[in-house]
Amino acid sequence: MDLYFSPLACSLGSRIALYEAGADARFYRVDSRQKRVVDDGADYLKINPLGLVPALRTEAGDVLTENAAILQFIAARFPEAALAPTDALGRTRMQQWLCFIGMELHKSLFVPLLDEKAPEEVKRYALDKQISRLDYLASHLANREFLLDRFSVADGYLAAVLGWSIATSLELEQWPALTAYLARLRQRPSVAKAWAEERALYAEELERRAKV
Ligand SMILES: N[C@@H](CCC(=O)N[C@@H](CS)C(=O)NCC(=O)O)C(=O)O
Repeated sequence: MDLYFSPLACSLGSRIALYEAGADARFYRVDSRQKRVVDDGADYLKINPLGLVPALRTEAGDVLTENAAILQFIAARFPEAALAPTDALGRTRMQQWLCFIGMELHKSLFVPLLDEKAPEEVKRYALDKQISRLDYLASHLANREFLLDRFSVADGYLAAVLGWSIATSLELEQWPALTAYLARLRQRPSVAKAWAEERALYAEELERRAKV
């Protein structure tokens, strides 16, 4: 299985899921500005025409895109890892959280906050509009270890997304339940490993960009 990723992007969630599953996976770094696979210079747009990470090539050679779909595929492909509920309600609850993370946090909140080109008013608008989502999430996580009753692929995605707050004006400390949740998840071996590896790659990338 091949995962196409960029350091500390949302693809970190897919890496965490692959580590949780103990999957035999290869990881290909994508230069998200040049839309090239770093190792061999291949045109990434031929793999995912949208140019977005993650993309996952399955053992059968199919290419999957969209983090939420990839995460559910990994959970289904490695059932022994128990990365998703198997009953209809539990599965739907997990999809509910994957949609929430993808739409309400990733795209509506963090994309504008992280965009160097977004005007300050746009960032402020996004923060004002989406702040209630963080309140909602914090109240859900106040007395729980994970989004669901046990760890699921949605937690890996959420760990990746909440981790971006450090690069934004968002002070996650306003929600102690969220900082505690993130700190707990980062103790988890799969998350700790993925986070440390990608942080190192990200630092390398920043150094390289600074030289250009
Ligand atoms: N809907 C996609 C969005 C993926 C996405 O936004 N990926 C970002 C990194 S977190 C990306 O590749 N950005 C590069 C770009 O926008 O050109 C998914 O959920 O997988």
